[in-house]
Amino acid sequence: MINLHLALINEFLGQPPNASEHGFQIDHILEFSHWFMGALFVGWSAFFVYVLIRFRRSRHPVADHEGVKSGISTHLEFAVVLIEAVLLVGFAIPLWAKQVNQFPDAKDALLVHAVGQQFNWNFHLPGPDGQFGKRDLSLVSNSNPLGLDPNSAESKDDLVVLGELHVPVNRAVIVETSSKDVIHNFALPSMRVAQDAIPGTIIPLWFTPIKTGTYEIVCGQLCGLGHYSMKGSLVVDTPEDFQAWLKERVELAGTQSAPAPLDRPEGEPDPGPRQGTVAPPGAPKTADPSASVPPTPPPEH
Ligand SMILES: [Cu+2]
Repeated sequence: MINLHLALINEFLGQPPNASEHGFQIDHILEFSHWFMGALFVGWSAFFVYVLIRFRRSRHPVADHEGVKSGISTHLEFAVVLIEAVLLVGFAIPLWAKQVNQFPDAKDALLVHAVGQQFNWNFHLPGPDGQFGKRDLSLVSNSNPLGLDPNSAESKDDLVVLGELHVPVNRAVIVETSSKDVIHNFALPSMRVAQDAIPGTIIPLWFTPIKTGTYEIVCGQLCGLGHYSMKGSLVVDTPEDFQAWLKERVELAGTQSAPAPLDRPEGEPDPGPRQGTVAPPGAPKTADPSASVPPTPPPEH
């Protein structure tokens, strides 16, 4: 019952309903913090008005240099600090530590790569073989937005989807975030998770969706003029619907021709393997990163 009343403030501030396993803990901290800050605001405001009237100039023409002798303000301030410390050390930090340190077993979870770019979210799924194919920045083109290496066996069945990600309900999802250009933020308000997507790094986040439905994916960092439009959908399916979606996407990918290995404007020189190219986790380790990239024939004129 008390939850219903407390939840009022989160709803009032526009928080969408929670749809993840851990989200209620975040909601409780948010609710409590807002009510606590509200009480402090009312208390301090009332005290401020009282002081203005009680110590007005007409009543106290000369300043009192002795000041307050009661210890009540010290006790009050200590109580506020104590409550805030309990919130931070007792609730917020343990929840944060669990989210960043205790990842679910990768074997049971669905692993997805989310790559931000101005102004879209690309999702890379490993396909039926469960292995992520090799990606190379120098292979990135309009038809191959993530630079999947067509020569890597693992990449042949990989799925790259733009904007809409499907996941099964009640199964942990690990999303490895990165970016192709500037710093974005992969934010799922309904799942109560958000993570900066930073070029050159891969940072994972995880959550377990507990309700089927369609939820908003947004970019939580002001990343450019089109930032407002950098939205996507997270569709939480039943396991059967998720398998059907996967099958459909795999079949669709099979009907499209594989991306051309060197799909860049004529005359543009091959930039070669760049520094900072990050092989996705699970990709076979090669001693020479350029080994699997065929050399470019010189442009003919
Ligand atoms: Cu963005």
